[in-house]
Amino acid sequence: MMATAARRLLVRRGPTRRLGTAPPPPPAGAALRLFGYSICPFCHFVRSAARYTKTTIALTEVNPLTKAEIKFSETHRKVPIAVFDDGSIVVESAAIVDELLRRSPPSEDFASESARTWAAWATHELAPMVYPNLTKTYGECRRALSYADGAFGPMDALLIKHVGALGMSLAHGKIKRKYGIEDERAALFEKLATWEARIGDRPFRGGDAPDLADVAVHGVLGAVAGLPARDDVVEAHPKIGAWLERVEAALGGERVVVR
Ligand SMILES: N[C@@H](CCC(=O)N[C@@H](CS)C(=O)NCC(=O)O)C(=O)O
Repeated sequence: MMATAARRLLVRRGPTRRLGTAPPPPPAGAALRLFGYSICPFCHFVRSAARYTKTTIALTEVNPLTKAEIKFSETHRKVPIAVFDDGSIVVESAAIVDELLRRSPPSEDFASESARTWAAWATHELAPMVYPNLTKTYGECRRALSYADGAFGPMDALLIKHVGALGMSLAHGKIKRKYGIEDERAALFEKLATWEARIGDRPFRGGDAPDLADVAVHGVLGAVAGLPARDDVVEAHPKIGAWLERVEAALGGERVVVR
């Protein structure tokens, strides 16, 4: 997400800031510790699935500049990463969600073949729309990274907001080119029109109850919660706004023991 050069520079801030190589296990009462970013759509997919399965989790916010918290994961440098209570480390949002579902099996319909197809659509086609829609200007990037104030100490938060926002705004054009996006809002709205058609006249894509696809799309859109992109989505797609509220109500609250 951030400029590699900036990360290299910041990671050299001293050995006292580094964690050991063993991942911290989840605290008592939590089934897993989830390492993620507040604005990562894939991490929110896992969080929405944990709400659905009523799984208690611990959240560890990863510093996007240093990634010190996931130092234990030498080859996989992306989030989400989950460390379960049996010590297993699972990477990739879909695999973490599968482990949650293995531990708390839902109804057969929940993860039907078509629900899985549309959940994959959420992570492969909708999620890539999130980043360009949070990073159009330096100011937007600053706003997207404002969560750092509550998640890190003042010095790290300052660096994340300034250096991070610069890296993010510089990467904006590159990401748009990668996905062939001209107008990021129009591209997002196009995907949402597809999703709106999938829900149709039912309360959820899954029918009377959410299925894995509902949970995945809800999760992906969770990454823009509280940001201008979310307001624009709800204004342009009121049906999706109403659907989001229904999913919220169906999922219930998040069970988090330690942030
Ligand atoms: N396919 C992966 C995608 C994960 C991913 O791309 N995560 C982003 C954050 S949204 C990341 O960690 N990028 C690397 C970085 O920030 O350096 C999944 O579903 O978990």
